[in-house]
Amino acid sequence: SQAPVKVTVTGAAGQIGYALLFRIASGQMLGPDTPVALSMLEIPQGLKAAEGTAMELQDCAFPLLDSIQITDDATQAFDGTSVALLVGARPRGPGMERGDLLSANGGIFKPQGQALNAGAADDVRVLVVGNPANTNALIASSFAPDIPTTRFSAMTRLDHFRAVGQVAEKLGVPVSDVHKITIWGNHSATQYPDLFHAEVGGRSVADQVEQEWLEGTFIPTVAKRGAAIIDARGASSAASAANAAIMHVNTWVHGTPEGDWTSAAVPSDGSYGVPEGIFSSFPVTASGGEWSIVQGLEIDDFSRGRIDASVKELTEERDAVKALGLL
Ligand code: NAX
Repeated sequence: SQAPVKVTVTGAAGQIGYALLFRIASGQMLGPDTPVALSMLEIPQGLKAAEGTAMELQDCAFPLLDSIQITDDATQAFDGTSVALLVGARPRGPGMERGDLLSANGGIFKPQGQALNAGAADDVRVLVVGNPANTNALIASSFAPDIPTTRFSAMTRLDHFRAVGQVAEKLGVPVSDVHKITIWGNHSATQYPDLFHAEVGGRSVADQVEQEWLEGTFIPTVAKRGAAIIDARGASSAASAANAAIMHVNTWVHGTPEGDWTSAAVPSDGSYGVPEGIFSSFPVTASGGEWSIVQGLEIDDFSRGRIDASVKELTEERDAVKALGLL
C-alpha cells in the first residue's frame, strides 16, 4: 500500500483545526487510498489542547491515520511535509491597526516560510487559511525561495461556497447545478463574487437575477457572511472553513471537473490586469497538482471596478509588508 503522506496543520488546537483534523485523518482530503502522517503545530500555550485532540483522533481508530506529531517547533512540523495547512494566525485585537496586524502575522509567516523552505518535501503544497490570508501567503512564499511560488495558495473557497449557496437558494436549484462561480481579489470584505460568468442550466446567472439583488443583496451577503456567522453563532466560521480547506486541497491534488472551475488565491501572473506576484483570487482549474488561471473571460465595467478595488487593497497590503521589511 501507499506510503503515508505528511500533512501539517498549524493552529491545530484552534476551532478550525478541531474541525479539520478529523476530516484529514478520515481520508476526506487526500482520498481513501492515502495514509496520513499528521503533524500538529501550535504555540506552547496550545500544546495541551492539541494533545487532547490527538487523544480523540486516536479514539477514532481511523484506518488511514498512520501517526500524529505534536510540536511547537516549525522546523520539526514542516520537515518532510507534503501538505501544509497554515491556519494559525494572529487575530486583530481591539485597537489594533492594520500595520500592527500585518507585522504580527509577519512574525508568524516569515519563520514558517523559512521552515518550509528548509525541510518540506519536494512535492509540498501550502494552503494559507489564517488571515490576512492572501498577504500571509505572499510573506510565507517570499521566505521560501526554493519552493516554487505556485505551490502556495490562499483560501477563498469558503467565499466561493457561500456564493454557490446563495445562488442555489435564490434560483431554487440544487447546489450541484451552480457552476463557474468566481471570487476575485482579496479574502476580505472587498472581495468580488462574480455572477456574470456563473451558470445555472447553461445560462448566465446574472441574466436570471435582478441587478438590484446582485448588487444590493448577493455581493454584501457573501462578503459579510463571516461577520453574520459571528453575530449568530458567537464564534467565527469553523466547520465551513475547515470544509473549504479540505475541498481546496482535494481539488488541488485531484483536479477540477471538466467544464467547471473554482476559486483560489494564487500568485498573479498578470492575468486580468492583476499585478504580478500578489496572491489574488481568480477563477482557477486544477490538473496534475497545479492551478491554472482561467483565461479569456470578458470583464465588463461593473466587474472591472470591483476587481480593481479589491486588488488595490492587496497591493496596499503588499506595500505595507514591504515597508515592514517582510518581503
Ligand atoms: P482560533 O483562534 O480558534 O485558533 C487559532 C490557533 O492558532 C490557536 O490555537 C493559536 O494558539 C494558534 N496559533 C497562533 N499562532 C500560531 C503559530 N505561530 N503557530 C502555530 N499555531 C499558532 O482561530 P480559528 O477560528 O481556528 O481561525 C484561524 C484563522 O483562520 C484565523 O486567522 C481566521 O481569521 C482565519 N479564517 C480564514 C478564513 C478564510 O476563508 N481564509 C475563514 C475562516 C477564518 O476566519
